[in-house]
Amino acid sequence: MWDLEISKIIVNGFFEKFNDALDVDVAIVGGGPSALTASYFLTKNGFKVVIFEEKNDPGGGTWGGGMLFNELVVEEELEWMLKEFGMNYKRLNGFISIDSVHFASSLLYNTTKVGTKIFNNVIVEDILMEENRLCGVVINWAPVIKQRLHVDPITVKAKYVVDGTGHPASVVQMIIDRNLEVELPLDKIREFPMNAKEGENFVLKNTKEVFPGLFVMGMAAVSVGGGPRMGPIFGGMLKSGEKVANAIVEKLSVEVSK
Ligand code: 48H
Repeated sequence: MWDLEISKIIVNGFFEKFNDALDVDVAIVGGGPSALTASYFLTKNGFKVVIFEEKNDPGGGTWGGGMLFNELVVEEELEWMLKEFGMNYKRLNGFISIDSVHFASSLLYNTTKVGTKIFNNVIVEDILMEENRLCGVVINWAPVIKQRLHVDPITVKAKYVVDGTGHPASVVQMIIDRNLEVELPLDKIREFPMNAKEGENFVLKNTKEVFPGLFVMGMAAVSVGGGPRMGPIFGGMLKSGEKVANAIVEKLSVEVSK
């Protein structure tokens, strides 16, 4: 019977993936552009990476371009990365213009093609800790949280966790809520008014490990560092993802060779 076969294929396929994702090198929270870039470079380097995205459709703030005009901007110096992703684009006065749907789907295609596992509709609701270091995340189905169902979560072990949750910097916020010491230059997580050039520099500079085992990247790095937002220019997100990937590759490679 076809119907039974289809159900078995889905259930078995899902649990095979999910079982393999319970113990990973890197768990990324949020599936925005910085996450898709970081995961691509990490997975390509041979590390096991999982992304948890609370929404049905990963891609974060990329799909709608600027004000729903579905076109976005990247700095010209990032042409090499767009080529690596096989994207179509136009060069215009030092900038690059890309169709935002093409941009989002190319990032998603490339990272899943190299082997990153993305679990959509899964929310990271808490952090897993051991000896004052983050060692994983606590996950649940997003609809469970949204419908306020009283259902306990499960855990995923990771050598490194990356906060790619965008503006709210949700993972760093969890650390603050638990009264743990985190490197926070301001009194609380907040970002400043728009300035594209400054924001783009700020995001890269503030992409770093802010708590043992936890890196912050993308818009979350701006909120945690207290810097200006940059609007619909996405080069900083790509660079931030690449920076996190390089930093974690270096750390994990040292650990492997010990
Ligand atoms: C699971 C979660 C959780 C959670 C949130 O905002 P994003 O697109 O992330 P970035 O930082 O890669 O890109 C930012 C960019 O899109 C942007 O907003 C820019 C450039 N803004 C400039 C400006 O001036 O406004 O994606 C974050 C993703 C989202 O898809 C969330 O649903 C998801 O993270 N998420 N997923 N568990 N606890 N919290």
